[in-house]
Amino acid sequence: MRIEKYKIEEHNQPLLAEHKRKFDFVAAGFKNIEPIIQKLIDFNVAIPSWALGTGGTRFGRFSAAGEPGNLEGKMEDVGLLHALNQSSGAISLHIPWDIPENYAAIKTLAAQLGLKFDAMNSNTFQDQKDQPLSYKFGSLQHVDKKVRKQAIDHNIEVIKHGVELGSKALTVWLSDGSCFPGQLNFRKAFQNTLGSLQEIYSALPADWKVFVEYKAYEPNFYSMTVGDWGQSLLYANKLGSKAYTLVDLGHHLPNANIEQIVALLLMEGKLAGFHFNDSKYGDDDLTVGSIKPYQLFLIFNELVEGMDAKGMDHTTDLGWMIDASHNVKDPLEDLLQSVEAIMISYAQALLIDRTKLNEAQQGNDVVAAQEILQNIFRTDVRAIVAEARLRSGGAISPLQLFRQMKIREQLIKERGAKTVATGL
Ligand code: LRH
Ligand code: MN
Repeated sequence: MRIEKYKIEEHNQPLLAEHKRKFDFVAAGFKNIEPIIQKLIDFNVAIPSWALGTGGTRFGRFSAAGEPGNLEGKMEDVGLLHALNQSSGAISLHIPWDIPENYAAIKTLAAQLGLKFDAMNSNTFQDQKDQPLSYKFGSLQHVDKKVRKQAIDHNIEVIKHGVELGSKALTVWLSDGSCFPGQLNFRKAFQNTLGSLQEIYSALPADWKVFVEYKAYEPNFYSMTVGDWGQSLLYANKLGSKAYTLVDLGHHLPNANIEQIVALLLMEGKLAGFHFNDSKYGDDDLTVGSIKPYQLFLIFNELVEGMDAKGMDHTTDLGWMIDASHNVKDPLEDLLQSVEAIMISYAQALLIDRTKLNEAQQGNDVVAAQEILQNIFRTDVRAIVAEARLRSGGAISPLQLFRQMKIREQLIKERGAKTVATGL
Protein backbone atom coordinates (compact mmCIF):
# COMPACT_ATOMS: atom_id res chain seq x y z
CA MET A 1 0.00 0.00 0.00
CA ARG A 2 1.33 3.51 -0.87
CA ILE A 3 0.21 6.99 0.31
CA GLU A 4 -0.24 9.42 -2.58
CA LYS A 5 1.26 12.92 -2.16
CA TYR A 6 -2.15 14.56 -2.66
CA LYS A 7 -3.44 12.66 0.40
CA ILE A 8 -0.72 14.34 2.51
CA GLU A 9 -1.59 17.79 1.09
CA GLU A 10 -5.30 17.19 1.65
CA HIS A 11 -4.48 16.40 5.31
CA ASN A 12 -2.15 19.42 5.76
CA GLN A 13 -4.41 22.05 4.14
CA PRO A 14 -6.95 22.48 6.99
CA LEU A 15 -4.16 22.26 9.60
CA LEU A 16 -1.84 24.88 8.07
CA ALA A 17 -3.22 28.00 9.80
CA GLU A 18 -3.10 26.50 13.30
CA HIS A 19 0.34 25.01 12.59
CA LYS A 20 1.65 28.41 11.38
CA ARG A 21 0.31 30.15 14.52
CA LYS A 22 2.06 27.63 16.77
CA PHE A 23 5.28 27.63 14.71
CA ASP A 24 5.53 31.43 14.58
CA PHE A 25 4.96 31.57 18.34
CA VAL A 26 7.74 29.10 19.29
CA ALA A 27 10.13 30.25 16.52
CA ALA A 28 9.87 33.83 17.80
CA GLY A 29 11.58 32.67 20.99
CA PHE A 30 14.81 31.68 19.23
CA LYS A 31 17.38 33.54 17.15
CA ASN A 32 18.29 31.76 13.89
CA ILE A 33 16.02 28.66 13.79
CA GLU A 34 16.59 27.84 10.09
CA PRO A 35 19.79 25.73 10.49
CA ILE A 36 17.98 23.74 13.19
CA ILE A 37 15.03 23.05 10.91
CA GLN A 38 17.47 21.93 8.21
CA LYS A 39 19.12 19.48 10.66
CA LEU A 40 15.68 18.06 11.50
CA ILE A 41 14.88 17.72 7.78
CA ASP A 42 18.16 15.81 7.21
CA PHE A 43 17.70 13.51 10.23
CA ASN A 44 16.43 9.96 9.71
CA VAL A 45 15.78 7.13 12.16
CA ALA A 46 16.08 3.50 10.99
CA ILE A 47 13.07 1.28 11.64
CA PRO A 48 13.70 -2.29 12.90
CA SER A 49 12.34 -4.92 10.50
CA TRP A 50 11.55 -7.07 13.54
CA ALA A 51 9.13 -4.57 15.05
CA LEU A 52 6.48 -4.30 12.31
CA GLY A 53 4.33 -7.04 13.82
CA THR A 54 2.98 -7.49 17.29
CA GLY A 55 5.56 -8.49 19.92
CA GLY A 56 4.90 -10.66 22.94
CA THR A 57 6.37 -12.13 26.07
CA ARG A 58 6.73 -15.69 27.33
CA PHE A 59 3.31 -15.24 28.86
CA GLY A 60 1.60 -14.53 25.57
CA ARG A 61 1.38 -12.72 22.24
CA PHE A 62 -1.86 -11.08 21.10
CA SER A 63 -1.44 -10.73 17.33
CA ALA A 64 -2.66 -7.68 15.41
CA ALA A 65 -4.14 -8.16 11.97
CA GLY A 66 -2.67 -6.99 8.66
CA GLU A 67 0.92 -7.68 9.71
CA PRO A 68 3.55 -7.85 6.90
CA GLY A 69 4.12 -11.51 6.04
CA ASN A 70 7.44 -11.04 4.25
CA LEU A 71 10.38 -8.65 3.71
CA GLU A 72 8.62 -6.77 0.91
CA GLY A 73 5.60 -6.17 3.17
CA LYS A 74 7.89 -4.93 5.96
CA MET A 75 9.58 -2.50 3.58
CA GLU A 76 6.15 -1.29 2.39
CA ASP A 77 5.23 -0.58 6.03
CA VAL A 78 8.44 1.39 6.63
CA GLY A 79 7.67 3.21 3.37
CA LEU A 80 4.28 4.18 4.85
CA LEU A 81 5.95 5.58 7.99
CA HIS A 82 8.45 7.51 5.86
CA ALA A 83 5.71 8.94 3.60
CA LEU A 84 3.91 10.19 6.73
CA ASN A 85 6.85 11.66 8.73
CA GLN A 86 9.74 11.94 6.23
CA SER A 87 12.11 10.85 9.06
CA SER A 88 12.03 7.04 8.71
CA GLY A 89 14.06 6.62 5.52
CA ALA A 90 15.95 3.48 6.56
CA ILE A 91 15.26 -0.12 7.62
CA SER A 92 17.50 -2.35 9.75
CA LEU A 93 17.26 -6.03 8.77
CA HIS A 94 17.63 -9.06 11.04
CA ILE A 95 18.99 -12.31 9.59
CA PRO A 96 17.58 -14.98 9.19
CA TRP A 97 14.18 -13.34 9.82
CA ASP A 98 14.60 -11.14 6.69
CA ILE A 99 16.77 -13.04 4.19
CA PRO A 100 16.40 -11.18 0.85
CA GLU A 101 15.59 -13.72 -1.86
CA ASN A 102 16.19 -11.36 -4.81
CA TYR A 103 18.68 -8.56 -4.04
CA ALA A 104 17.92 -6.55 -7.20
CA ALA A 105 14.14 -6.60 -6.58
CA ILE A 106 14.63 -5.62 -2.92
CA LYS A 107 16.95 -2.75 -3.85
CA THR A 108 14.50 -1.52 -6.50
CA LEU A 109 11.67 -1.59 -3.96
CA ALA A 110 13.83 0.28 -1.43
CA ALA A 111 14.60 2.98 -4.01
CA GLN A 112 10.89 3.34 -4.86
CA LEU A 113 10.08 3.75 -1.14
CA GLY A 114 13.02 6.13 -0.48
CA LEU A 115 14.61 3.67 1.96
CA LYS A 116 18.25 2.87 2.76
CA PHE A 117 19.51 -0.28 4.52
CA ASP A 118 20.95 0.57 7.95
CA ALA A 119 22.98 -1.85 10.11
CA MET A 120 22.39 -5.58 9.54
CA ASN A 121 21.69 -7.71 12.63
CA SER A 122 22.95 -11.27 13.11
CA ASN A 123 21.13 -13.82 15.25
CA THR A 124 23.00 -16.43 17.25
CA PHE A 125 20.52 -16.23 20.13
CA GLN A 126 18.10 -18.76 18.58
CA ASP A 127 18.60 -22.22 17.06
CA GLN A 128 17.28 -22.28 13.51
CA LYS A 129 15.52 -25.38 12.14
CA ASP A 130 18.10 -28.03 10.98
CA GLN A 131 20.97 -25.99 12.54
CA PRO A 132 23.76 -28.57 13.25
CA LEU A 133 24.98 -27.18 16.61
CA SER A 134 22.95 -25.46 19.37
CA TYR A 135 23.57 -22.04 20.89
CA LYS A 136 22.05 -23.15 24.22
CA PHE A 137 25.32 -22.48 25.99
CA GLY A 138 26.32 -19.53 23.87
CA SER A 139 27.67 -18.81 20.43
CA LEU A 140 30.89 -16.75 20.03
CA GLN A 141 31.85 -17.57 23.65
CA HIS A 142 31.08 -21.30 23.36
CA VAL A 143 33.59 -23.76 24.86
CA ASP A 144 33.31 -25.80 21.62
CA LYS A 145 35.32 -24.29 18.73
CA LYS A 146 32.85 -25.87 16.22
CA VAL A 147 29.94 -23.92 17.70
CA ARG A 148 31.99 -20.70 17.61
CA LYS A 149 32.84 -21.39 13.96
CA GLN A 150 29.14 -21.90 13.13
CA ALA A 151 28.33 -18.52 14.71
CA ILE A 152 31.27 -16.79 12.99
CA ASP A 153 30.16 -18.16 9.61
CA HIS A 154 26.62 -16.89 10.23
CA ASN A 155 27.88 -13.36 10.94
CA ILE A 156 30.01 -13.43 7.76
CA GLU A 157 26.94 -14.54 5.81
CA VAL A 158 25.01 -11.59 7.27
CA ILE A 159 27.77 -9.23 6.09
CA LYS A 160 27.44 -10.70 2.57
CA HIS A 161 23.68 -9.98 2.52
CA GLY A 162 24.40 -6.45 3.72
CA VAL A 163 27.05 -5.80 1.08
CA GLU A 164 24.54 -6.78 -1.63
CA LEU A 165 21.97 -4.33 -0.22
CA GLY A 166 24.33 -1.41 0.41
CA SER A 167 24.36 -1.60 4.22
CA LYS A 168 27.58 -0.41 5.89
CA ALA A 169 27.45 -1.98 9.33
CA LEU A 170 26.88 -5.21 11.28
CA THR A 171 25.31 -5.17 14.74
CA VAL A 172 26.36 -8.10 16.93
CA TRP A 173 24.19 -8.62 20.00
CA LEU A 174 25.08 -11.79 21.93
CA SER A 175 22.72 -13.48 24.36
CA ASP A 176 25.86 -15.35 25.52
CA GLY A 177 26.49 -15.55 29.27
CA SER A 178 25.57 -17.77 32.23
CA CYS A 179 22.65 -18.33 34.56
CA PHE A 180 24.47 -19.62 37.62
CA PRO A 181 27.76 -18.96 39.48
CA GLY A 182 30.38 -21.49 38.45
CA GLN A 183 28.74 -22.21 35.09
CA LEU A 184 31.23 -20.09 33.11
CA ASN A 185 34.94 -19.15 33.18
CA PHE A 186 34.54 -15.41 32.55
CA ARG A 187 38.11 -14.97 31.21
CA LYS A 188 37.83 -17.85 28.73
CA ALA A 189 34.34 -16.70 27.67
CA PHE A 190 35.74 -13.22 26.99
CA GLN A 191 38.76 -14.55 25.10
CA ASN A 192 36.66 -16.98 23.01
CA THR A 193 34.25 -14.15 22.18
CA LEU A 194 37.10 -11.78 21.30
CA GLY A 195 38.74 -14.42 19.09
CA SER A 196 35.43 -15.02 17.31
CA LEU A 197 34.78 -11.28 16.88
CA GLN A 198 38.29 -10.86 15.44
CA GLU A 199 37.46 -13.41 12.70
CA ILE A 200 34.21 -11.55 11.96
CA TYR A 201 36.10 -8.20 12.05
CA SER A 202 38.61 -9.45 9.48
CA ALA A 203 35.70 -10.29 7.13
CA LEU A 204 34.40 -6.71 7.25
CA PRO A 205 34.72 -4.71 4.00
CA ALA A 206 37.05 -1.68 4.33
CA ASP A 207 34.18 0.83 4.63
CA TRP A 208 32.11 -1.21 7.08
CA LYS A 209 31.70 -0.92 10.87
CA VAL A 210 30.83 -3.53 13.51
CA PHE A 211 28.57 -2.45 16.38
CA VAL A 212 29.06 -4.43 19.62
CA GLU A 213 25.74 -4.22 21.52
CA TYR A 214 25.89 -4.81 25.30
CA LYS A 215 23.10 -5.91 27.66
CA ALA A 216 23.06 -6.32 31.48
CA TYR A 217 20.86 -9.45 31.61
CA GLU A 218 18.27 -11.64 29.74
CA PRO A 219 18.16 -14.24 28.48
CA ASN A 220 21.06 -15.09 30.80
CA PHE A 221 20.40 -14.06 34.37
CA TYR A 222 23.79 -14.35 36.18
CA SER A 223 26.30 -12.93 33.64
CA MET A 224 26.26 -11.63 30.08
CA THR A 225 29.53 -11.90 28.14
CA VAL A 226 28.97 -8.40 26.70
CA GLY A 227 27.26 -7.12 29.86
CA ASP A 228 27.92 -3.39 29.94
CA TRP A 229 29.51 -0.48 28.08
CA GLY A 230 32.90 -1.16 29.65
CA GLN A 231 33.02 -4.72 28.38
CA SER A 232 31.76 -3.68 24.93
CA LEU A 233 34.40 -0.92 24.76
CA LEU A 234 37.08 -3.44 25.77
CA TYR A 235 36.10 -5.59 22.76
CA ALA A 236 35.83 -2.58 20.44
CA ASN A 237 39.25 -1.23 21.44
CA LYS A 238 40.90 -4.65 21.07
CA LEU A 239 39.20 -5.25 17.67
CA GLY A 240 40.23 -2.02 15.98
CA SER A 241 39.08 1.25 14.42
CA LYS A 242 36.03 -0.25 12.66
CA ALA A 243 34.53 -1.52 15.95
CA TYR A 244 32.18 0.58 18.08
CA THR A 245 29.88 0.27 21.11
CA LEU A 246 26.10 0.27 20.47
CA VAL A 247 23.84 1.71 23.20
CA ASP A 248 20.39 0.08 23.51
CA LEU A 249 18.58 2.27 26.06
CA GLY A 250 16.87 -0.78 27.63
CA HIS A 251 20.05 -2.73 28.29
CA HIS A 252 21.20 -1.03 31.49
CA LEU A 253 20.85 -1.80 35.17
CA PRO A 254 18.31 0.42 36.98
CA ASN A 255 19.34 4.12 37.36
CA ALA A 256 22.39 3.82 35.09
CA ASN A 257 23.47 7.30 33.92
CA ILE A 258 23.16 6.58 30.17
CA GLU A 259 23.81 10.19 29.12
CA GLN A 260 27.23 10.06 30.85
CA ILE A 261 28.03 6.75 29.07
CA VAL A 262 27.11 8.41 25.78
CA ALA A 263 29.30 11.45 26.49
CA LEU A 264 32.35 9.28 27.22
CA LEU A 265 31.88 6.89 24.27
CA LEU A 266 31.56 9.93 21.99
CA MET A 267 34.70 11.46 23.54
CA GLU A 268 36.55 8.21 22.76
CA GLY A 269 35.19 8.15 19.19
CA LYS A 270 33.74 4.71 19.95
CA LEU A 271 30.00 5.39 20.00
CA ALA A 272 28.27 3.29 17.31
CA GLY A 273 24.84 4.73 17.80
CA PHE A 274 21.58 3.67 19.37
CA HIS A 275 18.73 1.28 19.71
CA PHE A 276 16.13 3.72 20.96
CA ASN A 277 13.25 2.54 23.17
CA ASP A 278 12.11 3.17 26.75
CA SER A 279 11.65 1.08 29.86
CA LYS A 280 10.58 1.30 33.52
CA TYR A 281 12.14 -1.91 34.75
CA GLY A 282 14.11 -4.17 32.31
CA ASP A 283 14.51 -4.47 28.56
CA ASP A 284 10.84 -3.56 28.17
CA ASP A 285 11.27 -2.21 24.60
CA LEU A 286 8.51 0.37 25.11
CA THR A 287 7.75 3.45 22.98
CA VAL A 288 10.67 5.91 22.91
CA GLY A 289 10.20 8.76 25.41
CA SER A 290 7.07 7.17 26.91
CA ILE A 291 8.53 6.54 30.40
CA LYS A 292 11.68 8.69 30.82
CA PRO A 293 11.42 11.60 28.29
CA TYR A 294 13.82 13.79 30.35
CA GLN A 295 16.52 11.07 30.11
CA LEU A 296 16.06 10.98 26.31
CA PHE A 297 16.46 14.78 26.21
CA LEU A 298 19.62 14.60 28.36
CA ILE A 299 21.06 11.92 26.06
CA PHE A 300 20.47 14.15 23.01
CA ASN A 301 21.98 17.07 24.92
CA GLU A 302 25.22 15.05 25.30
CA LEU A 303 24.99 13.89 21.68
CA VAL A 304 24.75 17.39 20.19
CA GLU A 305 27.46 18.74 22.51
CA GLY A 306 29.78 15.77 21.88
CA MET A 307 29.23 15.53 18.12
CA ASP A 308 29.78 19.27 17.63
CA ALA A 309 32.91 19.12 19.79
CA LYS A 310 34.27 16.55 17.31
CA GLY A 311 32.83 18.19 14.18
CA MET A 312 30.76 15.07 13.46
CA ASP A 313 27.93 14.95 10.87
CA HIS A 314 24.73 14.48 12.86
CA THR A 315 23.01 12.64 10.03
CA THR A 316 25.61 10.04 9.03
CA ASP A 317 28.30 9.58 11.72
CA LEU A 318 26.18 7.59 14.18
CA GLY A 319 23.60 4.79 13.82
CA TRP A 320 20.11 6.08 14.68
CA MET A 321 17.87 3.02 15.07
CA ILE A 322 14.76 2.09 17.03
CA ASP A 323 14.54 -1.29 18.76
CA ALA A 324 11.09 -1.73 20.22
CA SER A 325 8.40 -4.36 20.62
CA HIS A 326 4.67 -3.70 20.52
CA ASN A 327 2.59 -5.90 22.83
CA VAL A 328 -0.56 -3.77 23.15
CA LYS A 329 -0.33 -1.07 20.43
CA ASP A 330 -0.53 -1.00 16.63
CA PRO A 331 3.12 -1.41 15.56
CA LEU A 332 2.98 1.44 13.02
CA GLU A 333 1.27 3.88 15.41
CA ASP A 334 3.84 2.98 18.08
CA LEU A 335 6.74 3.58 15.68
CA LEU A 336 5.26 6.95 14.59
CA GLN A 337 5.15 7.96 18.28
CA SER A 338 8.75 6.78 18.80
CA VAL A 339 10.14 8.73 15.83
CA GLU A 340 8.25 11.84 17.01
CA ALA A 341 9.76 11.51 20.51
CA ILE A 342 13.27 11.24 19.04
CA MET A 343 12.75 14.28 16.78
CA ILE A 344 11.41 16.34 19.72
CA SER A 345 14.43 15.50 21.93
CA TYR A 346 16.86 16.20 19.07
CA ALA A 347 15.15 19.56 18.34
CA GLN A 348 15.27 20.57 22.02
CA ALA A 349 18.97 19.62 22.26
CA LEU A 350 19.70 21.75 19.16
CA LEU A 351 17.96 24.75 20.78
CA ILE A 352 20.11 24.76 23.95
CA ASP A 353 22.20 27.93 24.25
CA ARG A 354 25.57 26.18 24.58
CA THR A 355 27.48 29.40 25.27
CA LYS A 356 25.24 30.22 28.24
CA LEU A 357 25.38 26.60 29.46
CA ASN A 358 29.17 26.59 29.25
CA GLU A 359 29.36 29.89 31.18
CA ALA A 360 27.12 28.49 33.92
CA GLN A 361 29.23 25.30 34.12
CA GLN A 362 32.50 27.27 34.17
CA GLY A 363 31.00 29.47 36.90
CA ASN A 364 29.70 26.50 38.92
CA ASP A 365 26.32 28.21 38.71
CA VAL A 366 24.38 24.99 39.22
CA VAL A 367 20.94 26.63 39.24
CA ALA A 368 21.60 28.54 36.00
CA ALA A 369 22.87 25.39 34.25
CA GLN A 370 19.83 23.42 35.42
CA GLU A 371 17.42 26.18 34.39
CA ILE A 372 18.92 26.35 30.89
CA LEU A 373 18.24 22.63 30.35
CA GLN A 374 14.83 22.56 32.03
CA ASN A 375 13.53 25.65 30.23
CA ILE A 376 14.28 24.01 26.91
CA PHE A 377 12.84 20.66 28.06
CA ARG A 378 9.66 22.50 29.04
CA THR A 379 9.50 24.25 25.64
CA ASP A 380 6.90 22.75 23.28
CA VAL A 381 8.91 22.26 20.08
CA ARG A 382 6.37 20.05 18.31
CA ALA A 383 5.54 22.85 15.81
CA ILE A 384 9.23 23.11 14.86
CA VAL A 385 9.38 19.35 14.22
CA ALA A 386 6.12 19.58 12.26
CA GLU A 387 7.53 22.48 10.19
CA ALA A 388 10.54 20.38 9.20
CA ARG A 389 8.17 17.56 8.24
CA LEU A 390 5.93 19.90 6.25
CA ARG A 391 8.92 21.27 4.29
CA SER A 392 10.00 17.66 3.56
CA GLY A 393 6.58 16.78 2.10
CA GLY A 394 5.33 14.95 5.19
CA ALA A 395 2.11 15.17 7.18
CA ILE A 396 1.66 17.84 9.86
CA SER A 397 0.15 15.11 12.09
CA PRO A 398 1.29 11.65 10.87
CA LEU A 399 -0.66 9.70 13.52
CA GLN A 400 -3.87 11.62 12.80
CA LEU A 401 -3.52 10.92 9.06
CA PHE A 402 -2.69 7.24 9.72
CA ARG A 403 -6.04 6.96 11.50
CA GLN A 404 -8.00 9.24 9.13
CA MET A 405 -6.89 7.08 6.18
CA LYS A 406 -7.75 3.88 8.14
CA ILE A 407 -4.37 2.51 7.02
CA ARG A 408 -4.50 -0.54 9.35
CA GLU A 409 -7.95 -1.42 8.01
CA GLN A 410 -6.62 -1.10 4.45
CA LEU A 411 -3.62 -3.35 5.30
CA ILE A 412 -6.00 -5.95 6.78
CA LYS A 413 -8.07 -5.85 3.55
CA GLU A 414 -4.84 -6.30 1.54
CA ARG A 415 -3.19 -8.97 3.75
CA GLY A 416 -6.01 -10.56 5.69
CA ALA A 417 -6.09 -10.91 9.47
CA LYS A 418 -3.85 -13.94 9.82
CA THR A 419 -0.46 -12.81 8.43
CA VAL A 420 2.28 -12.87 11.09
CA ALA A 421 5.50 -10.85 10.78
CA THR A 422 8.78 -12.63 11.60
CA GLY A 423 10.63 -11.07 14.51
CA LEU A 424 10.32 -10.94 18.28
C1 LRH B 1 18.38 -7.74 22.33
C2 LRH B 1 18.08 -6.77 21.22
C3 LRH B 1 19.02 -6.85 20.03
C4 LRH B 1 18.21 -7.45 18.93
C5 LRH B 1 17.05 -7.98 19.58
C6 LRH B 1 15.88 -8.05 18.68
O1 LRH B 1 17.60 -7.47 23.45
O2 LRH B 1 18.01 -5.50 21.74
O3 LRH B 1 19.34 -5.59 19.55
O4 LRH B 1 18.89 -8.31 18.14
O5 LRH B 1 16.82 -7.13 20.67
MN1 MN C 1 18.74 -3.79 20.68
